[in-house]
Amino acid sequence: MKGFILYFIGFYSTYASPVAMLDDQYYSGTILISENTPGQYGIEDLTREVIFEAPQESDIQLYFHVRNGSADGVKVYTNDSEGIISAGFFKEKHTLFIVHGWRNQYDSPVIEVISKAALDAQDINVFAVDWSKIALLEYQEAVSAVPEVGRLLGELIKRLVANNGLDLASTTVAAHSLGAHVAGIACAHVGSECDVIVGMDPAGPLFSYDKIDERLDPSDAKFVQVIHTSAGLFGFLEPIGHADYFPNGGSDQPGCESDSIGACDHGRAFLYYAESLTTGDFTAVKCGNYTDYENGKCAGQSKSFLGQYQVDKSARGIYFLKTHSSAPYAMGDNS
Ligand SMILES: *[C@@H]1O[C@H](CO)[C@@H](O)[C@H](O)[C@H]1NC(C)=O
Ligand SMILES: *[C@@H]1O[C@H](CO)[C@@H](O)[C@H](O)[C@H]1NC(C)=O
Ligand SMILES: CC(=O)N[C@H]1CO[C@H](CO)[C@@H](O)[C@@H]1O
Repeated sequence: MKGFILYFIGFYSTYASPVAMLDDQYYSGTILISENTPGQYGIEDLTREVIFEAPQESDIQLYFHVRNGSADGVKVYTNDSEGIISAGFFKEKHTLFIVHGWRNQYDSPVIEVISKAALDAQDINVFAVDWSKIALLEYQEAVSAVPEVGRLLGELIKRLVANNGLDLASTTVAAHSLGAHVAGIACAHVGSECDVIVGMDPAGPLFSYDKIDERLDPSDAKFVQVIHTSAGLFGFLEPIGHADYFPNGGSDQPGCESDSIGACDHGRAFLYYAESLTTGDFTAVKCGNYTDYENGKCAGQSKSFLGQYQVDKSARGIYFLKTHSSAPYAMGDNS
């Protein structure tokens, strides 16, 4: 399995940091610390001028995945509908798009883990969306390109609808980190006709709660589920879906204690989602806040389930649950 082991390492700002982090010196200003290779840290100043070339359609590649196929799928082109059919696409089946996040690509763990889990459990079409040409840029450039990447992905999806009969009413888009905002914009571009978007720890840094056209929001699809695992650090702090799930409170995940700066927490979102597609029963309880949840004040409130291929579309609002510190993560209904 190739790909970057760590994507985000840290985002430090003078506000919005719920967890104690490194030295205070990193709080002065808005910088982002990342690790490209283990032990090699880079610091990015998020206030500098952004320079990037406008993304092109060719910067976005689709890889089609089938059961028992290669872990990385087969590259397909939306101008070649026959090729898509020979790769195994059936318009009668449900379709899952998987969109990776910053510094990831077609063979990153988020793609391989979710495609395998989804195809183990469901007889569906799976398209992995590789936008690494942009996602491998510096964070600030990648964020600036997100609206255009989303629009271009929307164009590719429109072509799949026109040429291959893709049915948006039976289409789910599962997207991690920065990819969650790409997914929101892509589905908005196709008339918000996607059935479901699952935002797995949508990226927080440089995104504004108020600018819904530039981020994932409930108007992007028929139903938007959001899983928060590093809320306030790499992940978006506020609820931004129809239903928002905050495992273990949403910021610090058990088993990630030795990772003081957050990449582990951020990655848990897709591991929980993948597990929920197969065996994982992540029963959650509706509650106003995590303190109340932990104190048992929400026992008896309505229950829902994080993830699952058929997401719980009846859910609305904020849900809490606990998980184990290592796989299998799900605790079932322990409320
Ligand atoms: C489809 O587009 C690709 C580039 O994106 C090009 O190389 C290929 O020739 C095109 N195929 C057809 C059938 O037009
Ligand atoms: C949680 O919600 C309760 C109301 O149900 C409120 O009294 C309490 O202050 C809240 N706690 C936090 C930490 O926000
Ligand atoms: C031959 C083979 O590997 N078959 C597997 C194909 O995938 C399904 C679902 O993941 C498995 O149940 C089969 O064993």
